[in-house]
Amino acid sequence: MKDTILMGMSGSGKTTLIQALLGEEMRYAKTQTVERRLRFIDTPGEYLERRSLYRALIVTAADAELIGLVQAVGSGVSWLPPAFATTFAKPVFGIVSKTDLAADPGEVEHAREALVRAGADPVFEISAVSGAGMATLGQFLEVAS
Ligand SMILES: Nc1nc2c(ncn2[C@@H]2O[C@H](COP(=O)(O)OP(=O)(O)OP(=O)(O)O)[C@@H](O)[C@H]2O)c(=O)[nH]1
Ligand SMILES: [Mg+2]
Repeated sequence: MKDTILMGMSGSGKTTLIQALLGEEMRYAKTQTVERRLRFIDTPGEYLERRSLYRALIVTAADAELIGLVQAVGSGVSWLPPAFATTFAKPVFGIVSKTDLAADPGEVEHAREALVRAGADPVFEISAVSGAGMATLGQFLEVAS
């Protein structure tokens, strides 16, 4: 697999998703700083949310070959400006996370549309809890399991 950085708001499910893809026990631990786990670069949501850390996030993305934007269903999409993907001169894909929490398909669609507008392609829909979509994402990333 390629070196892959995940970005998204705090609580969007980045760390849980990495644990699930790597076949680790899913254990909640808030990400405090940029953490490398094998080929994954896990980032704290605060890096997006705080102006002073935003630049560090963009710089960290230079270490990755592939960028994943993570958007949970039912939460705000304002961190995903249109064409955000053009900030990075590398492939950007999207993940709609926590699809098990969607009250209706419209919530998944809303998250997907924000990712598409941000320039993410392709966009996956997953739930680390139910396992839905995880095999497809794992194949795309070529995660050894
Ligand atoms: N229902 C549901 N909950 C999930 C899913 N994935 C993660 N969660 C829960 O969401 C919470 C936050 O998950 P994390 O993986 O820590 O989120 P994060 O994006 O790494 O957050 P930061 O480290 O703060 O940036 C945890 O309580 C997880 O158990 C999912 O697919 N479905
Ligand atoms: Mg985390």
